[in-house]
Amino acid sequence: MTATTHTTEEINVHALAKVVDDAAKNANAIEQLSEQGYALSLTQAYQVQDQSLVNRLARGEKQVGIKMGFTSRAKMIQMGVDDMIWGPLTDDMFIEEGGETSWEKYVHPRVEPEIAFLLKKPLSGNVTLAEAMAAVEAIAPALEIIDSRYDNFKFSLEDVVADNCSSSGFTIGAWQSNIGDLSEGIRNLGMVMEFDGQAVEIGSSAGILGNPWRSLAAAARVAGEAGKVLPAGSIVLAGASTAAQALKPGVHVRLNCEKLGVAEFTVSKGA
Ligand code: OOG
Ligand code: MG
Repeated sequence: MTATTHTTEEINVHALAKVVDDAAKNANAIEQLSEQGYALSLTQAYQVQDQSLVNRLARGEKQVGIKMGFTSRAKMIQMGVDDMIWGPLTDDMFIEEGGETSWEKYVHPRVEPEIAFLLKKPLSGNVTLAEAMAAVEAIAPALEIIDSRYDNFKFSLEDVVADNCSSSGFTIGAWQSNIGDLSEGIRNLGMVMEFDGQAVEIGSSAGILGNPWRSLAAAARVAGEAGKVLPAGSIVLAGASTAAQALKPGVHVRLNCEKLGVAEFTVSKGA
């Protein structure tokens, strides 16, 4: 159903933020904004994302970091887009490592293997890889749950940005602050994601922009471009190193990351 076409001049950021935020809150799939006739520019898509974060913060959520998306070829190919994206992570999205997440919270969730950075210094703007590294307190293996609020998990780049980049949940394994030579130490780590003990995705941290540190530098850059700072204490998810896999009720998901260790959670059995 393509209704009226809304030009970029007519976009109501507040109204669209409520649409995507309600869909997320109620675990309800909606039609892509672009299919509903909203021709959002990328700038407007980030405004919708920002406004829906404002709504969530007003409900008591706290921002704890940001996620980078489409930092690997595997993900760009899986989803048919070719630009890096980013969005906020809040405390509400956090799943205790080894814990359980409720199947009912999601529309059609998928999971993907990632690497997380914990900042000890603020980062913003153009930084060298060495400067990005100097701002990091610790690194951990991580799993991100993505759950597009759009029908059939289909979207344009603007649609997915407006929808908080599909981000829905994340879990983080034990933080490692002593992983030897930080600069080389995480460049090319084997990453195996398992469902109930069976490998479902096998990749390498090198899949993340050829070197996950580049994703952290990119996070600083995009934050700076948006006039924001990633404060000390922030978590930065570097993006998936492999394609995502559809979750199912009751499944136990585990990421084994060379040198960094394990991150895992279980999905509840559902109704
Ligand atoms: C968008 C989110 C992409 C990643 O790690 O590349 C992302 C999606 O695939 O729905 O989180
Ligand atoms: Mg991701």
